[in-house]
Amino acid sequence: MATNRTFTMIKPDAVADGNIGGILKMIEEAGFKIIAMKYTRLTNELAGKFYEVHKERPFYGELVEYMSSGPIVAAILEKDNAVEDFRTLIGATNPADAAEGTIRKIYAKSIGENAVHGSDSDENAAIEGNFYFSMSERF
Ligand code: DAT
Ligand code: MG
Repeated sequence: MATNRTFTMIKPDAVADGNIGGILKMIEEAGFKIIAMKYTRLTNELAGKFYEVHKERPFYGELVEYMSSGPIVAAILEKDNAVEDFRTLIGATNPADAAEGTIRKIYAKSIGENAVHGSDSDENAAIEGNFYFSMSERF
């Protein structure tokens, strides 16, 4: 399994607020190469499946509702140490705890509407990339 790739989504709040360009600029300037990218919208069912690992958590319903509320941008990114470096670039889940200069510090509204997703392991990066992209959609 490739250890130099991660998966991201620009979430509905950030898309609605016109922050796709700003966020992609931060991602590219941090040295990530875009391997695959898609502007799409999750159905409630697909959002539920994507976040299935969280289904016992109290915020699951709210999360699924939110993630299917509008279009998103999904992408596979490549860089040495991609998963860890991307988590550093996006910052803490709650923007109130996110470090200065991180994507969530700059763009997230709240712990729920937090602008971007970033995979938390190489294994999940592969699973999440496969959720959205076929082999012919990766470059
Ligand atoms: P992360 O996205 O930083 O990996 P996570 O995997 O723990 O965070 O949770 C997935 C998403 O669920 C997160 O990006 C936003 C939402 N979420 C997490 N904790 C929450 C909470 N306490 N209240 C509302 N939404 C929450
Ligand atoms: Mg997570």
